[in-house]
Amino acid sequence: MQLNFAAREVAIKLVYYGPALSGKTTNLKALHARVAEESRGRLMTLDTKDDRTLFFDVLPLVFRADVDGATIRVRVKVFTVPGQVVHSSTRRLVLQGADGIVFVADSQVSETENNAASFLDLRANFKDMGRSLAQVPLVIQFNKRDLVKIRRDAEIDDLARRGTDPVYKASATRGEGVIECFFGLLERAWRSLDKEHDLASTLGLPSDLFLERAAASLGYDETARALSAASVRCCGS
Ligand SMILES: Nc1nc2c(ncn2[C@@H]2O[C@H](COP(=O)(O)OP(=O)(O)OP(=O)(O)O)[C@@H](O)[C@H]2O)c(=O)[nH]1
Ligand SMILES: [Mg+2]
Repeated sequence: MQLNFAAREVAIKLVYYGPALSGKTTNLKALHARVAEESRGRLMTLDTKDDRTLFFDVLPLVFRADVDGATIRVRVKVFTVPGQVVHSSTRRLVLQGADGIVFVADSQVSETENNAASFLDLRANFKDMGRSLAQVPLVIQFNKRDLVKIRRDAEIDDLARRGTDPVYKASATRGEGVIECFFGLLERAWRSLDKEHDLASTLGLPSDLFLERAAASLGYDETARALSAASVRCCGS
């Protein structure tokens, strides 16, 4: 996170991590398509011709809130890592300074091992950087729920109940669950940074106000509270 008191600006970095082809780039495209125009910058993707991310993708977003006649800006840079095993050093580079992670798992039964390997890789990368994954805001997405040979709902609900991190079901190609998952991470990351840096007083931006503004900019029809409650665990399934 970077704080600029004079400009009343804060910049945060969120990263989509996960195995090759789980749908990280597709999440970013769906997010870009939904966010209000005045809140989004240009989506930069770096693909080879067969759609595999070679370096990384990045989508710059900005959320604004007016407090006491001054505009406070929250800049959020959303990155994806390249999932293919060979791009290990790029993944480590992208993870530097991350304020939060969405782990995008592929729901297909055939991908279960690849998901697990990628999660271990994530944890090892943080350890190498001297950080513990347990201390980083994290949400988990099970993507590709529209396919047939996927892990059952009950299995994912059970994983969600047993774990401590929020779990989301999504179909990024259909744009389903993408906003909910992103907002889930944004909220976790913000609350964690607020706790550490007391942003409500240092920046003058109360969490609830920021989250309300962000929800509105994400093109979501309901309130921030409804968005917050959209994970598997919170739905009580
Ligand atoms: N059916 C289905 N296909 C999806 C979904 N999300 C992504 N895909 C497809 O999966 C393939 C890989 O998607 P990407 O978003 O490029 O995957 P990635 O995680 O960025 O892959 P790497 O960059 O190699 O790590 C593409 O053909 C997508 O169209 C989904 O929800 N459902
Ligand atoms: Mg990609």
